[in-house]
Amino acid sequence: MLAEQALAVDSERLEHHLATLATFSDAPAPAVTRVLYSDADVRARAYLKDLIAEVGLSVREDAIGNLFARLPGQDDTLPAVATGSHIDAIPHSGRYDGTVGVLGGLEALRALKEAGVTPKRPIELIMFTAEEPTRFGVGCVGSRALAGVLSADDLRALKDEDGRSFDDVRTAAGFTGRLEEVGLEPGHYHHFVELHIEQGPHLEAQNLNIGVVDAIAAPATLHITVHGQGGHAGAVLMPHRHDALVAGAILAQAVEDAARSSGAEDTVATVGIFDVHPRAVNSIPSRVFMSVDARDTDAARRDEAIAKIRQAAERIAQERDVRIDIETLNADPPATCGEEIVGTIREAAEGMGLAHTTLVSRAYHDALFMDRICPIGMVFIPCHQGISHRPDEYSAPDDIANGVRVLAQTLANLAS
Ligand code: HGY
Ligand code: MN
Ligand code: MN
Repeated sequence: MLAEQALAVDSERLEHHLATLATFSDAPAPAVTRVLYSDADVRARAYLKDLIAEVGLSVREDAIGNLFARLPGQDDTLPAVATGSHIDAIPHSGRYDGTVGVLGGLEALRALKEAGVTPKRPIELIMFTAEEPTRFGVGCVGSRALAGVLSADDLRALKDEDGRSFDDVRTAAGFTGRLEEVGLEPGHYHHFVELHIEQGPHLEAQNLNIGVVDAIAAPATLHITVHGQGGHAGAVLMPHRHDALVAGAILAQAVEDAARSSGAEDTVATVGIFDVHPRAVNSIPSRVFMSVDARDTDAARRDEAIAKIRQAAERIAQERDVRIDIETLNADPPATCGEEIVGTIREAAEGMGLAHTTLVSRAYHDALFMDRICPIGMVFIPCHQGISHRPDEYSAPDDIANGVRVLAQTLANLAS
């Protein structure tokens, strides 16, 4: 156990870094929007590399912009212990989601370096490209590609809503390496530990400092298009209508019903995008595009909810004489955190006298896919009222500093 004063975490400096990173945004403060490969994203990456250079760590980037900063160990041929998260931010969100794990991870490596800690194994900070699904519809593109869940061809097939290919957009942002070289072999890392805000209310409500995550819920994403018949809002009489919006609205209610009727509170489903075409006050909607985000700690229960959504779509298509196309973008299994890592995080929190509890992560994270290539763990810190993906997302400096200290201690122990 490193003496606490040895792990000097400069909370003020970290706050300054988080505040500066938040300025690289396409939304007016306090909101943050930082979409993959946008100018704001590219400038934020440059800022992060400057901070890494200040700490004196070596840095490399792969063909899609995953970024790796390494603190050498006594034996650099050994698989590293890794930590990290993301700095992309969904539209109109906050400044802590992901960034605490990247900038806090960098602060942890700096604290270890300045304490003169040289563990047996190297420790590597990873900034994963595109954890958020905003641009290409599927989340965790960077960690999926590292873990081999997305192949080079899968990456090439990705298109954004303007029809621009992943390849075009990544090369325009300056990433030109071979996509085939992104994937890492199982065992490339010894462990992976991610520091993240809870994005839930439990730690704050129970006055706890640290969440020791033992599982990450299983996410799935559907894209649904309802094809109706358009027409003049005044001329087409009600019996002759095939209104895509009304059919879509009934289906959106069925999405909520499918989650509510699962018999477990862990089943959640959200229609986050609902685009109406042609979106004109005096025109009957001919087409609706909607996204469905469905999750559960139990993949089978999640899939049952999705089956109910599909059945409802069939019924609605029949009753309202519309066509409903459903595409599954991803339906991922949940992840269980490695026992050794869970125990090490718990020990670190106890050693620092921090109140902690074990909990499940209902949000997904890059750790969900790093689980495919090495044992994972997550350290959660409280965020105010569990608010996240909103401009008023907030984590207190002391909570962040506690998380960084627990992370640093955990990394040092796992790497020794
Ligand atoms: O949606 C999620 O769970 C994550 O915040 N991207
Ligand atoms: Mn997020
Ligand atoms: Mn996140």
